[in-house]
Amino acid sequence: MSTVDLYRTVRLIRRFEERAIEFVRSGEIVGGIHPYVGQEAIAAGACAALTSDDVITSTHRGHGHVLARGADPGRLLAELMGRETGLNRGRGGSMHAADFSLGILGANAIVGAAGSIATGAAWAHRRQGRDTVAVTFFGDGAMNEGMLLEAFNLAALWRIPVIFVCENNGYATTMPVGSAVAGSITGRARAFGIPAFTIDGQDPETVLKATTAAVTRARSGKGPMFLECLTYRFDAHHTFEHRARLDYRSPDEVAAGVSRDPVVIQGARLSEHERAEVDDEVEAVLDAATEFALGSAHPDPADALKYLYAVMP
Ligand SMILES: Cc1ncc(C[n+]2csc(CCOP(=O)(O)OP(=O)(O)O)c2C)c(N)n1
Repeated sequence: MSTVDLYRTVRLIRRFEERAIEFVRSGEIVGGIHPYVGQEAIAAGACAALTSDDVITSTHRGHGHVLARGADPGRLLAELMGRETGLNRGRGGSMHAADFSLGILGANAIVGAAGSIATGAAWAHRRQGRDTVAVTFFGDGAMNEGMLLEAFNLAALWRIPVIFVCENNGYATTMPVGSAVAGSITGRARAFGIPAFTIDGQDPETVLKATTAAVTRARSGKGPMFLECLTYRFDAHHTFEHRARLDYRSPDEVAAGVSRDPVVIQGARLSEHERAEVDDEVEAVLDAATEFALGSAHPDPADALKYLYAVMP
């Protein structure tokens, strides 16, 4: 993927999130969101390493992954607004966006759960003789979930083509990683024999390079890899955090974190003219997405029980 394309993705995610936060404040998005602002380089870089046959799973902070994988911003915004035209007919909302046609097997509100789903999907594909890999994104908090460790075990044992991408933003809600995770994050993956590396999660090119190496290795049958991406969440854990007036990060820490902005880092690789062109393009895409979402109907309350169960074709 080109320098410009990577910039387009981080910029799209950033501006999508900023608009979504505005829609939470205006009441169009009910229930709030977990903003991905600051972590864009990870979704952009990792998804750029994939082919259209590969699959991803995501978390409660999933908009960036879904957009980087190519989901339509209008349909994602409509999903956040609970509209019938949303990716999942407005039933999933912010934390459960999925689009199987793009290999997005779902965002997931249960911390750590999506790691098992990605591992299972990659295993199923391997058994079908398919040449695909799965990437699963999760936070540092998920490192304390047993089911993720179970996924590491089987992935390593059976050489399953899954790439574990840990977005270490320093906190699980308000809990600093150092107060919750014993040992080291990569050390846990290494204990299962999984090669594990800590990389700069603020630079999309670094993430792309590392994920490309992991994907190549997994596709060749050598099994999983683990990437700990060091990042920083610029905004709140959740948009309702402001109401609770939580105060767990010092101004100095926030300033240091925000000074390494993935949009600025990737943008600096473009000329001013190129940057302005992409920025305008992204704004136009998001204007159209906004118009589409706001103009879409809400589901009929009479349909509330529809789509509760999967129906086999
Ligand atoms: C199994 C489970 N436990 C607790 C929660 C409540 N919860 C939601 S997000 C979150 C913090 C997750 O932190 P982390 O994995 O580091 O991801 P981040 O929010 O930093 O992106 C918690 C504890 C949950 N959704 N699922």
